[in-house]
Amino acid sequence: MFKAVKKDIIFNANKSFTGILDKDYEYFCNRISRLNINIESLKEKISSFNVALPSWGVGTGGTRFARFPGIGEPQNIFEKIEDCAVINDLVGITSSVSPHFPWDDVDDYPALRQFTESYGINFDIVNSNTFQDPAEIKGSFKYGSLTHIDQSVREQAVKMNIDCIEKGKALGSKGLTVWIADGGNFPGQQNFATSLDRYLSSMQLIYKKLPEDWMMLLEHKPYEPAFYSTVINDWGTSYICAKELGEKAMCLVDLGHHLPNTNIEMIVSRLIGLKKLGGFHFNDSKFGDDDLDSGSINPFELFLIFNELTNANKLGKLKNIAYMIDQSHNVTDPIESLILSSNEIINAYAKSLLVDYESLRDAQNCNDIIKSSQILKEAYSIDVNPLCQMIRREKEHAIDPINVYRSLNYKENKSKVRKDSGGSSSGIV
Ligand code: LRH
Ligand code: MN
Repeated sequence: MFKAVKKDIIFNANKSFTGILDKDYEYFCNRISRLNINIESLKEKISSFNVALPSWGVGTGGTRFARFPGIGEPQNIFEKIEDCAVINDLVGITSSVSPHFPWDDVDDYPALRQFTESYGINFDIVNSNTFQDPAEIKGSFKYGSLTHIDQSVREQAVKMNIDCIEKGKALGSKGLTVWIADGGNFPGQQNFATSLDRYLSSMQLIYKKLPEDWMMLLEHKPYEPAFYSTVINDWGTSYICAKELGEKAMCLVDLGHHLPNTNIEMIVSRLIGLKKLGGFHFNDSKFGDDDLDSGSINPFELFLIFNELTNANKLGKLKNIAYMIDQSHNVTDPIESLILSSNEIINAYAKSLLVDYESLRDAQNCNDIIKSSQILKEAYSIDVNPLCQMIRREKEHAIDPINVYRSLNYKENKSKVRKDSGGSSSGIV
């Protein structure tokens, strides 16, 4: 760690914030002393939290209309890891990266692993991609991949997922996320039943190749790129399939993969109760799968999701959850967006640790609706920034990561050594 951003740069930058932080932190400690919360155990929980960065999220994202790459864009997985290391050296809670294949394909995976670990970063859950045609495909994924009517196309999609597992094993990963775009744009285009059967038989072939200690994450999404029907469209379908496949199959909740006004925190509670919650793709959205910065539109919802997680954790109902970010940064420097997003996520978690769950349960058990709402809002209203900043300082990370990042002129410097990615194009990456 601190290979991408030197410790002394951070230490010197922190000096100018120390006085302010000490005051803010003292006020914070006084504020929560009334909630009989042990500050050391609070800091311990927050210090052990980690959220993985998406390798595809450090490059500028785009839409079907356009993509406006910035200067010093990372052009390959090695440069993407460098950028992820900058973020982790500054914030300290993003020490893992979730890769995407074939976007991050290399010739030498052990070398990539070594390079990555030299930055104090490790590889998290790997993602397969059968929503684009790889160069060597016979046929096409145009009409589907794991659910395609043509067995040879399904077999190629199954093989690509099994190859992902092999690449992940070489990188030290412990899981595979499978999101497929399979679906239809017209009524009558697909047979809903047979396409789901084909999905399950294809996934069973992939499931068989999972190492003992791996998990397989099923990612549901209601629409896009298919705009009439999507095979794995909602949490219920994902749950049924995960149950059908076996105990290593779990459900991944991408916050953007829900129709407007869906109560996502209740879906999280359901999947926890059903022992099938495996992970998250954090982001935020106003309309569709906008992949906006976490906590940028609806931070209260992010808090309510962590409220379900922390409550379940206190009841011993939560098993190892893969926390990951999945965002597309179309108009900001991806590094700055990921710094702020990781901050929003750790803040939401920290606020959930301030909820008085005993009193909440008592209020719920006597229908004291105002009291239960107040208990949540009280925790949500507490400014936890001083706590998270103090933890960063104590772990030698940046009190104000954006400020330090901007002092580095990082992208300007990288634009001198990285190949220019050329003008605007279109597409998500
Ligand atoms: C699909 C999705 C999926 C990734 C892709 C980049 O919308 O959320 O998780 O594979 O984005
Ligand atoms: Mn996703």
